[in-house]
Amino acid sequence: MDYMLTDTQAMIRDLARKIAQEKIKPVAAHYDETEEFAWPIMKILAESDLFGVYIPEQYGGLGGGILDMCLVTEELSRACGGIALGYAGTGLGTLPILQHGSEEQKKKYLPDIAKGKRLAAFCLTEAEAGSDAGAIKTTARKEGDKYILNGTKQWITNAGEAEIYTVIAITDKAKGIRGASAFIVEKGTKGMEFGKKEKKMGIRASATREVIFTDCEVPAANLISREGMGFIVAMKTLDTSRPGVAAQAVGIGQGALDCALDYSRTRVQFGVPISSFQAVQHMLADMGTQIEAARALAYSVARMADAGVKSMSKESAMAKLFASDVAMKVAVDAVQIMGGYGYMRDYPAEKFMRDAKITQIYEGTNQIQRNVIAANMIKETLKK
Ligand code: COS
Repeated sequence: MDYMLTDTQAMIRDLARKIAQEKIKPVAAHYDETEEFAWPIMKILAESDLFGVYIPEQYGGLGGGILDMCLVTEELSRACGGIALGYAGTGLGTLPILQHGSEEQKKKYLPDIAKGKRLAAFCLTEAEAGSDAGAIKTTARKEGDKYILNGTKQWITNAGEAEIYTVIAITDKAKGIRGASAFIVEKGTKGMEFGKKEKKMGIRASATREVIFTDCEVPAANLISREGMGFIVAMKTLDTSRPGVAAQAVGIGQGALDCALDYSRTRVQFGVPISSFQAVQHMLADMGTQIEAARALAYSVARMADAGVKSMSKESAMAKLFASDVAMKVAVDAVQIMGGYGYMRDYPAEKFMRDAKITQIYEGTNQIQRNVIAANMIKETLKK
């Protein structure tokens, strides 16, 4: 499918594809096994300027947008969903600053992120606030020119590796979600610690840890937007980041399909390659069609974001929901086509299947996406 990418976008996609296929693919199994964070790959992405594709030029980036970020995320995920998350998680952590930060905050933080010198992370989820993001308990108490943060954020992607954390905390409990605020917290700030690295089913090359704040003093200048805007900052961030999860899912699905296609052409049974059997061909055809539909939806929503469409919660949730369900189905089918070999760790298909699962869970479970979609559909009907 021709997505009418600009020359720059096509160049970014091709560069990300080259790095993914030449540098990430050969080491994906290693990082999956060891669960190490792939710093050598982050360095390559940084040197290639890929961290800055969605950051405006005046802050050291290439001046593209969410679609550019999606193109990179997709290509990296096609080789390894876990390593790709070091990149995509940085995007998620950066969006609050990019979209709601002050000029000073943008000047201070974005250039290093654009150059890949510092990774970022987004801290919203807590042990008892997953789907119910409004139930967060982490507090930020103002004292003079500082906020004092207390609480524990859970399952934070890039935790420990990232240098810049965007954190949602409650500044006024009486106001409920309208009493939440967003902050930038730098790694190394006194009172900020990391929990143990979680052991996960998939995306094992990515670092997932708690971020623990104990009387952590954050300069008042690090408040993003205004007090009380934290929940909106978080929701707007998710509206813009969910096409990125969709892109990650498309990449994982495509990676799984790549494996199944290659295998089916070379695996001989009953004297012929299994790709000559209609049962296999129909599975491949469905997989390819579903991935293309998911890609088309993800890119369209990314383009909406880049065009500045204000209200895109529904479309963003649709892209994330559809693409992640496709990734899961395609990855399961890839394993099925490869039979016993698909189930073995010697081939990457089972890893794509493990990696795909998280895309149905994080940045809002697919049940939550359906809630968001339905709520918006009903709201639209009421407006008519
Ligand atoms: N943009 C702007 N405002 C939004 C919004 C959005 N995308 N989504 C919700 N809001 C506003 C609502 O308009 C509402 O404001 P009012 O009270 O002024 O009407 C307020 O936020 C609360 O919205 P809602 O009533 O829908 O909230 P719920 O408590 O039902 O929570 C959320 C629903 C949005 C939290 C849930 O659907 C969700 O997305 N959960 C998943 C969270 C998530 O993705 N976690 C992963 C964390 S990061 S990896």
